[in-house]
Amino acid sequence: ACPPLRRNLQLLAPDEVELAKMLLNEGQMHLFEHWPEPGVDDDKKRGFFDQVRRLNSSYPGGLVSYIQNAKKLLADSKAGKNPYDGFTPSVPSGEVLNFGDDNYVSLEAAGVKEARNAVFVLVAGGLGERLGYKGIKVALPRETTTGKCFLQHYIESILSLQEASCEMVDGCHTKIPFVIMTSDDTNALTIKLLESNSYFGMEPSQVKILKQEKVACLADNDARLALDPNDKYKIQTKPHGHGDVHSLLYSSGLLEQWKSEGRKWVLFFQDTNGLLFNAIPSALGVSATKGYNVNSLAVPRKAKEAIGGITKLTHVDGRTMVINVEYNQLDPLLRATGHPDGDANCETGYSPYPGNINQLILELGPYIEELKKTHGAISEFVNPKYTDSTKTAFKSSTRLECMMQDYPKTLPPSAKVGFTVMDTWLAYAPVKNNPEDAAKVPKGNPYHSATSGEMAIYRANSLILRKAGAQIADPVVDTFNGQEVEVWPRITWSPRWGLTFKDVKEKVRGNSSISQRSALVINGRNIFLEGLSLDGTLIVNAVDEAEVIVTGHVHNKGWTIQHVDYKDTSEKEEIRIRGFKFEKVEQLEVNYTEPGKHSLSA
Ligand code: UGB
Repeated sequence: ACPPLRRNLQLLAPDEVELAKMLLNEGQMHLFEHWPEPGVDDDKKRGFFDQVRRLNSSYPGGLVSYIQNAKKLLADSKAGKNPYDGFTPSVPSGEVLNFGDDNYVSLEAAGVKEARNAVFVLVAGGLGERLGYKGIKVALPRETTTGKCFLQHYIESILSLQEASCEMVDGCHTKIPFVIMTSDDTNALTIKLLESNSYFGMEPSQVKILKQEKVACLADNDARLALDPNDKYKIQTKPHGHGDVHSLLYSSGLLEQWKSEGRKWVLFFQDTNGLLFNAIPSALGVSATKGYNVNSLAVPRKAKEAIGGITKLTHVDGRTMVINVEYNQLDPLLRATGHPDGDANCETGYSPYPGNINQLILELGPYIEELKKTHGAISEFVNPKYTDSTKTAFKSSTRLECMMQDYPKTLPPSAKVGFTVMDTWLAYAPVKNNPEDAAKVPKGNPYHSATSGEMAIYRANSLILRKAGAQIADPVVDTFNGQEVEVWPRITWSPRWGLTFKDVKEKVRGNSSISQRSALVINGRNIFLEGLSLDGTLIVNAVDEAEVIVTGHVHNKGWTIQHVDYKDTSEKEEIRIRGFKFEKVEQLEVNYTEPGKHSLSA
């Protein structure tokens, strides 16, 4: 059927001949039409099939399924078919937690106990195009007072959970597995970051890296695969989205291994939310006490905010599901179903649909059963940009995409799908937008920038300490990179100091106070604030076996905040994108390296 290919058949291994037949059957003859006689570019022709083999094996059902799914989705898109046809949205009900109340504290305790049966999965294959940072996002500092990067914070948080959980159960020595999904864009830098920092204290065998492959680009409505404009022996590829995590976990064999080890929960999370681990213990507590097969974490959502809305969808045939409706689809769905204002705030000042922060807790047993059926394939979508309203040609090639939060779409109605709403200040502060775009965010909506992400850490820690009884000064308002933010005292602590609210409360005793211009770094497990009055910068480091009482008045010139313009290339990119840096004028730093009781009485 394809003479140029037939003439080259002798170059191909038997499995490659099968792949070639499959491509021809699926209407992909154009991939070979330019192939010259054998003897010319033979290595490149073999390389082409290496790529086809990879694309075929990394997609559930292989390239045949990919092309057939693409044809169907492209036809639906051309016909203007609404993926939510027949569904009516309504506001779902879920668990709403109030930070610090009795219910919250007992859920945290339940969650910490359960953590020994958990595994964590970080999806970190995204390039972060909206942020425009040239490195990998997990290497960015979560905050610049300590300079610890997101990945270090995540690992230290998991290790603290592991330790605290095992302390609650006799004879527990578990090591909580940690999976990182990378892509070709992030894989090498992620491994380098881990290796050059001794895995931030985690045992290397606890960490598993799963690399997602890109998927083939589609050139037209017939799902003809696009050739790379720079190399006609290569199929052009683009990322498939975070939904790949399910098929990768399925094919890795890890799920069965975890099951045999008695593990129960798989927690998925995204690359740059520095507050996330504040929410993990209580959310896991909700999953465990409610018996949720699926639990999505959510926060109150401002209308039009670029986070999906958790929505109850009821079909005309009676089916219902509670699912994330992505931010670009919620508004048209609401308008099409009798809500002329679309995605709008209600009287609370927020959208009635809770915002999905893409932190999912899945119960392992039912998850495995579901994946046995689907092999991890997730409902996909396509988003072609057409040249005109006839929708016959694309401006540039497109591809199928999928999202990890669409996992519940294939679940039977009997599945227990719930969600847990927490305060935004406590649980959600991602770093996604570059300074210019962040400055354009409508007033009152969150910036989701490096500036707001760091300031949110200080705000959360200040509010937690306040709730624990300390007097924390009010913030001042300042503007960095065109974004107006609250600047609270720069308070940070290592996860092992304040894993849960109960931990923090036990360590804040007496009447402690911290002024607005202060910075406080608590680095150690048994450090107690007992009548501390801080006006300046204090850094306390202590080994585990040391018990340190911090008391008295600490006053020094401290660290001042300097404005930095994001265009100022004399500053490092990590600093420029947040719009400020600290000038470390004066500080008190104390290190306790010996076991026993100590007192820092300033
Ligand atoms: N990611 C991958 O690992 N692989 C990929 O191919 C793509 C991404 P974005 P997005 O919580 O704020 C999501 O780009 O997709 C990783 C939810 O869909 O930051 O626009 C990537 O590394 C949305 O409902 O976000 O929006 C990152 O860790 C809402 O919840 C993660 O996937 C929103 O996040 C997310 O990628 C949010």
